[in-house]
Amino acid sequence: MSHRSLPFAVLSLFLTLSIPGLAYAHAFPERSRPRVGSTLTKPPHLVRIWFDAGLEALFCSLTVKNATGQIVSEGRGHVVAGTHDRLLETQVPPLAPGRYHVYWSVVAVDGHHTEGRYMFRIQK
Ligand SMILES: [Cu+2]
Repeated sequence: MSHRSLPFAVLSLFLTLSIPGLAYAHAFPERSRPRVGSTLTKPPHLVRIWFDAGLEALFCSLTVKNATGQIVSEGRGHVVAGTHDRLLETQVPPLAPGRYHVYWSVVAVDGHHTEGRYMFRIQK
């Protein structure tokens, strides 16, 4: 780092620390369909998760597994255009009654990685 760029580095560090929205912009789910822990009476066509920050589409995935750990979603999901890159969705074929786990892994526009999973159930 040159001496000339040092003040900018100090300034940008200060801004980052003083603006929580910038410092902590990792993406976390705001809501999802199906909802976390929900029991559905009919199978969904899509599994969707809305995040609280923009996502880097290339580094995001959303998969659904059945009770035996098999992937049942079609592909690894995609970030939906026109949503400020906040909606991640994946298509699912008609699912049989049972328990399913949704696995998500994303990189936010700030470069930070978050991941998680949740369960939903389809009633007989
Ligand atoms: Cu972050």
